[in-house]
Amino acid sequence: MKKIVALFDAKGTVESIVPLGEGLINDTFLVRTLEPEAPDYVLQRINRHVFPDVEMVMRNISSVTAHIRHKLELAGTTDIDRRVLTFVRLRDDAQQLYAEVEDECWRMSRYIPRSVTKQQVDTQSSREAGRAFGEFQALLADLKTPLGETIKNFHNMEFRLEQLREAVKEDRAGRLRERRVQALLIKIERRANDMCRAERMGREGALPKRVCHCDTKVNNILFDEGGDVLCVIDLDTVMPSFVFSDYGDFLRSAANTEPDDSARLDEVDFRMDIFEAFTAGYLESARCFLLPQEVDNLPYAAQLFPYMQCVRFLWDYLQGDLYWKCSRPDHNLVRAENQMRLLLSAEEKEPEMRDIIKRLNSEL
Ligand code: GN1
Ligand code: MG
Repeated sequence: MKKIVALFDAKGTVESIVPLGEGLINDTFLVRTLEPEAPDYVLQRINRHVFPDVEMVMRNISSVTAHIRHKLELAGTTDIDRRVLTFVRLRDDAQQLYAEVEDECWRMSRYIPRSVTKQQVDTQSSREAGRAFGEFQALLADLKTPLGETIKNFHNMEFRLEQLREAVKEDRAGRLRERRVQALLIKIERRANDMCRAERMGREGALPKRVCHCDTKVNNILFDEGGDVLCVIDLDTVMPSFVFSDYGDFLRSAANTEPDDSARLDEVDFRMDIFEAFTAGYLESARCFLLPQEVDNLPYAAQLFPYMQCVRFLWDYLQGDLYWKCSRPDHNLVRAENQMRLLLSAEEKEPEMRDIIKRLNSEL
């Protein structure tokens, strides 16, 4: 791995290289340097099965980080190197941000010193997260360079439903006739038309695609030791999408009282304290660019993502567990049932969501 590090135009002498974090998609390492004045680095092997077009991923990341850096400079922000990621170029090709070695792609960024990640949310960190992801979208709202779709149709509900229906037709794993599968399919199809509202609005020109993060989990934010947000990380899925992606997907994981693969379905509930905190933070930083129809549809977004994830998990169950790692035969089915429960709970709470958004808007 030292040989790989040597391909990058980094400072200092490598002291150690150790695994970092708990990401499931890319492999990540911390590269420590000997000299106190040289930064430490984060080295990552990019998963080419999930991200086939590494060139596009790195081009997107380069545009996004350059744009954010420029905005922070204009705003006179101090400590910019801790507020946005810096990727290291190759030693013998200053245009290149990744190295290809034996069919594997590697990239390296500066390690942000004195930063911490959180795996769990509370209302305080949800509010911070809302503000951070809203600000991320706000900073990128005027990005002129068009970004590529690093995972095609990633959050396209119509596409995800087509995928599921294809898997139903093929029934490759012979699981279609199971009673639990049938029960979910009925609930899914009953909501299918309504849940494709975003794509319809998009076609009618009533909903713009914006630069979104598309993986808005709390562990994709770096905090400083005092709990303030430093910067948003894990930029592989940054791509054009409806704002619902960042808003809805955060709530999908954070507002669930249970983990998304918990089989304790009766314990699954959509937490309104997390909803309120995250929404307050998000509106604070995103209202400067959000259109009324985007705000109106935030309760829809809070339902769309449990629904979409239910569809995706059931699709994988029907095709025989090819996408998500499973540790028991019905793992994906349990996940799909869990997400359906979360959706039912979110549906019940829609009137309350509307009241909260109205109140937050009038307070801003
Ligand atoms: C995948 O691996 P992880 O947990 O970061 C998936 C997300 C899903 C999530 C569901 C590239 O993310 O879209 O919401 O699983 N990422 C990709 O657990 O498919
Ligand atoms: Mg991550």
